Amino acid sequence: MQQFEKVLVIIPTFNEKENIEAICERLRRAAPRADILIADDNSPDGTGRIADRMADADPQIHVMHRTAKNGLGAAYLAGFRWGLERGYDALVEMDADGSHQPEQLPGLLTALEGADMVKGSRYVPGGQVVNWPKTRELLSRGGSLWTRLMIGLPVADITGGFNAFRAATLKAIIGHITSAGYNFQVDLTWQVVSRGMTVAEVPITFVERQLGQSKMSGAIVIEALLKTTAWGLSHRFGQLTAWLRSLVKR
Ligand SMILES: Nc1nc2c(ncn2[C@@H]2O[C@H](COP(=O)(O)OP(=O)(O)O)[C@@H](O)[C@H]2O)c(=O)[nH]1
Ligand SMILES: [Mg+2]
Repeated sequence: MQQFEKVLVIIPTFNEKENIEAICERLRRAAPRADILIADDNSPDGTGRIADRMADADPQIHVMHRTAKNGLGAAYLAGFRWGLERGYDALVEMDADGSHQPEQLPGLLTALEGADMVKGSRYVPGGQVVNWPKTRELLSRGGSLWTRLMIGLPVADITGGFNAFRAATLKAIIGHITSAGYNFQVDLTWQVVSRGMTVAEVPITFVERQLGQSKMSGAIVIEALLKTTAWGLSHRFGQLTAWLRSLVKR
């Protein structure tokens, strides 16, 4: 964390009362200089109140109370804007449920010294997934493969959500993100790559949550499938017309 003076880790929450305290404690230990912003969508289970208590006790923990469950992407966008307004120079996405290991954050930040965006990656050598049902891993790997085929992104773990950005990277892309669900992660990566900025992948160990429930849903998968397919078709069509033009010019 040498280069980045001000680091903000954004944790979106919806019904994470069993997880939020433990993850913040681990994070404060693993990266003591990083600030935390919990972006809570008015969780009915009282996660927001627990977050407030933690924020009262620790000036490096902040809470953003949102009115309703509006999706992971919307919560992150609001969190990014909050951090950019306050001059953070590195901003990080991390789940509340213990799937992302706070102890691996310093490695992500070191890699960010040489890249515009860093993705914590399950699917590069050294990366792994622990305790995921086979169907869920298949969906994730299939999603990454499909997205690679459609838009040709040079990234192994496209849907991964443990990501670090330089402030300048987010400033360049934040007005162009249109996904609300988990496709948000693909959207961010796609926007970064298509602007010629660099993405580094760092191996991580992803551990399926032990407490609370996943918010993954069919609607989220459909949004991702429709969007990546539409982007892919327009991307491939662009490549095809550029190729045809080059033939005509010859
Ligand atoms: N604020 C907010 N957080 C969300 C929403 N959906 C999911 N999350 C959070 O995003 C993170 C990842 O969600 P999770 O349910 O674990 O998804 P999974 O790991 O793909 O099964 C967790 O911290 C969730 O609490 C949402 O609509 N709003
Ligand atoms: Mg999870």
